Order: sequence, then structure tokens, then C-alpha cells
Amino acid sequence: MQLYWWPKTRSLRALWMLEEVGEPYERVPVNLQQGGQKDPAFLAVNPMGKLPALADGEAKLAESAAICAYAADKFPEAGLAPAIGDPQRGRYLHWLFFAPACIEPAFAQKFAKFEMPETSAGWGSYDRVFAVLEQALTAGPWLLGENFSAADVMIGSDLWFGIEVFKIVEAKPAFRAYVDHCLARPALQRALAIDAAGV
Ligand SMILES: N[C@@H](CCC(=O)N[C@@H](CS)C(=O)NCC(=O)O)C(=O)O
Repeated sequence: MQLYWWPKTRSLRALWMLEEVGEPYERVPVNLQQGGQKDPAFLAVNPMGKLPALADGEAKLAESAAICAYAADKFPEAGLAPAIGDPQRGRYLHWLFFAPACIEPAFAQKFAKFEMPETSAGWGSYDRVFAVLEQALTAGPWLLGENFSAADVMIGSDLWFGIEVFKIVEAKPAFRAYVDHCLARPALQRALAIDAAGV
């Protein structure tokens, strides 16, 4: 597998996921400052010209949540997704999709300060997204109770970004405890070290 990445970007989510999986992969730097994302060879992997992206033989894909789902399904022995047919699969998919469908636009709304009627905004509102998430994380330790999954990689990295990097999410006790659980995972520590070391 080749992971197209660049430090200090959303690539961290895929990096963390591949470190959780523990299978060999190669990091291919795509220099966003020098327009590497517009290179035709990279656009063949992700026509959106965005990171992260993954190539695995003939399989080429982007979108962090899709990369997490792909890696979890390809390596079931890593135990990062409930199997098809397992009732927990429903909530797993719910939270995996919640990250790009609700958290990302809620962040964008907070940054850009735009208003939309809650009934037509797919994420409702920033407050609704984080109230629902707080409720989901209160029991802990993970979104699926005792079972860590790829959904935690997506939501955990978003909350980490929101609280510690962007500082736009209030570190409510349930969020703080959850992010601390995430930070205690050796795979996230390895991903953060790779990210900090740069290319
Ligand atoms: N929906 C994508 C978003 C990826 C994204 O926006 N990546 C940014 C870096 S954080 C990027 O590659 N920007 C380069 C560009 O748009 O030119 C995902 O979740 O993976």
C-alpha cells in the first residue's frame, strides 16, 4: 500500500489508521506547498487533488473515512470494524460517516460563520453535532463501548484537531477523556511522531 500524505494535514487520520492496522505501507509525500497535488500522476489516484489518498495495487481511493473503512475491511484480523452481519456494524457505519457528513461541515460553519436553516443543513448545526457526540461518548471508552474501531480513528482525530489544534471545540469531560484514550494508543503516538518529523 502507498499512502499519499503530507504533514499537518488530514493525512493524519489515514496515517493513524494504517499504524493501527500494522501492515506494511509506504508513505509517498505530496508537497501541497509546491503544488504536488496537481501532478497528473497524483490526480490519477485522487482526481480531487486532496490528501490523504491510498493506492493498494489496482485499488485507488481517497477520502479519509473511505481509507479507514477500506483498511479495516481488508485486514479484518486487526479487529477495527465489526463484521458484516454483526449488529454493531450499523452504529460503526453511522459514526464513520458522521465524521465527514456532520463534523466537517460543523467545523466549516464555525470557521466561516455562515448561517443555514437547521432543517436543511445536513448536519443540523454545530451545537447539535457536538451535543449528540457528547452523549455518544459519555459512557465510553469508545463509540462502540469496549470495542475500538476505525470510526474512533475518524471521530477521535476530528476531536483532537477541534480541541487541541483548532481550539474550536470545548474540552467537555467526555471529549477530554475520549481524546486522552485516543492519545494513549501507541498507533496514534507513532502517527503523531511521523507527522511531527515531517518528510
Ligand atoms: N474530504 C477529504 C478532505 C481532504 C482535504 O481537504 N485535504 C487537504 C489537506 S487537510 C488537501 O489535500 N488540500 C489540498 C488542496 O485542496 O489543494 C478527506 O476527508 O480526506
